[in-house]
Amino acid sequence: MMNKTSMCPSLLIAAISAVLVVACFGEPGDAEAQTVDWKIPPDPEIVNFKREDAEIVTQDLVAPPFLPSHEQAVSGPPKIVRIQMNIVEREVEIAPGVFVWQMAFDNSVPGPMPVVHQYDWVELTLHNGASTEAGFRVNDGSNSMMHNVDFHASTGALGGGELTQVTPGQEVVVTWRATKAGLFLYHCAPGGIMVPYHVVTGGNGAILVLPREGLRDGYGNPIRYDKVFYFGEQDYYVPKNADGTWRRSNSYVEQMGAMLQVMDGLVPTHVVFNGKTGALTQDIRLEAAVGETVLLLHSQALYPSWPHLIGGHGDWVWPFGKFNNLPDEGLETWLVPAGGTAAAVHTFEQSGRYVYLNHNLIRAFVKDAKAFIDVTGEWNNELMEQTSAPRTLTN
Ligand SMILES: [Cu+2]
Repeated sequence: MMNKTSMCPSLLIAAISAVLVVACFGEPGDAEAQTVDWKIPPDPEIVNFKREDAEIVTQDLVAPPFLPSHEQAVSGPPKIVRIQMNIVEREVEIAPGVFVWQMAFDNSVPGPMPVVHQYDWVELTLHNGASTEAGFRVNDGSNSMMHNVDFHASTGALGGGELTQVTPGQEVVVTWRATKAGLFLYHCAPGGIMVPYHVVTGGNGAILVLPREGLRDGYGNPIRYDKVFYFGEQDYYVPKNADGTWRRSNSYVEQMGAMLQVMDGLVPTHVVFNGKTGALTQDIRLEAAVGETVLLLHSQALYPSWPHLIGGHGDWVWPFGKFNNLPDEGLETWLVPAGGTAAAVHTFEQSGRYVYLNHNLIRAFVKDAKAFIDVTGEWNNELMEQTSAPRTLTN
């Protein structure tokens, strides 16, 4: 970025921009002036582009922690991004001997993460069906309850919740415009007590709405990531039998009464990343290399979380996961609000195992809100070195 002070005389003589002139009179480091300078005004041609003129593209969703292949920045007009999600009621062993009937968007907890760009439209077909994949217990191949989806990224009709209600065996299509950039939660919201029940049983995920120009750091420079991982943090409230063993139910409906009683105490029995204990420490091995920049995305539908990367940092962290706000630099721990998200990037500089976790360490280690990231490459002694090995005390 150019130095504002040196720009001032020429800008004033040319009388280019009232905004920049105001910025010139700010003190060096003036936060307001920086913010004004950092923001990119929306392009009216993009904002006013009509849906009827937009090209339709189909996006195949994938299970977290991974994302569909996507462009990080786009230059053309907004598109209609066509996606489909099938809701499945299924029973999963979330920890050894602990079984939960989940409602899973697209057979996944958290649900898959669509990726669009700001001002695109999302055309979602929501299917209230059944699992077609082996490995889960389902109710004779059919769901039992009405489901829907509330996209926090959308505008109106309860985030689409009013327009997406589908009973078992139905499907519905809703099209909405992604007018805000950022990572946004979505979740099932069928009304009343069903809202928390469906969310605590896994009915949530997030959608990534990238700025059309892509991500930018605090200086306004483009950030391009080599990899992106999505951590969906999930609280469970599993009931117990009278003898202290974990209670197992025969269906999504049957499970509800006892689970609501545990929920009433507000203390989760299990906290995990990506659906089950060990999902990102045992089942899936996340890898990166020294020099790679990784985008770390995190959602929590029910409770705040405080992400921390052991051995690294949030080089740039976007407040509440919203990319049109000036990112914070060099954070140790940041915030996911309940019902929200966080987004951070880190460029790995050392090899070894990193742990990305909720720095409520009880939730991370007594429960299981954590993931490992194994990083290959060179070790830089300038950054850290054991300059004296452990030795026996002599006095
Ligand atoms: Cu639901």
